[in-house]
Amino acid sequence: MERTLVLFKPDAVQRGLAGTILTRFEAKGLKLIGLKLRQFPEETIREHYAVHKERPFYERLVEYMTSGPVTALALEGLDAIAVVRRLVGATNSREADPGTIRGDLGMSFSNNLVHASDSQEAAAQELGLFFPDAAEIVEWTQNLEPWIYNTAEELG
Ligand code: FUP
Repeated sequence: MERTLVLFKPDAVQRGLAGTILTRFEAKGLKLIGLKLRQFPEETIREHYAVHKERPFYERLVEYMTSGPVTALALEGLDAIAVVRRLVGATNSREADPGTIRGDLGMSFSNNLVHASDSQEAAAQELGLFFPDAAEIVEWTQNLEPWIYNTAEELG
């Protein structure tokens, strides 16, 4: 099983889409193992987007990501990182495929509703940043799991 970090950005929370977006991940069969709503400190956001710190859009990105509350989710599932990235869609919401979260719900490149970790290294680092206390990640048994996956083939 893989774990990944998802953020509902300030535009998603302000537009009242947190529930709608969470429902998509739950309906897909991803297991929710962490959830919080916070206006995150600027240092956290700067660190999260440190890979972009030399890019011209970095300061605007930090300003936007600290402009309101953000929801952080930890999700678990088989190949969860790639599965979640596909559900989220392309960075530019106007070009994102219909059926994806950005493709269905957004019109903006920069205010694109959702962040999702893009690699195993990023997921580990980002989960540690947004859920620094191990107790914030809940290990629980989802009784539906034998219906979400094929037990013999996939849960071996
Ligand atoms: P993504 O992996 O799709 O979330 O996108 P990136 O990590 O490449 O970019 C992070 C965020 O920076 C994007 F969600 C939107 C913003 N961004 C811009 O505003 N302008 C750019 O040219 C590139 C990214």
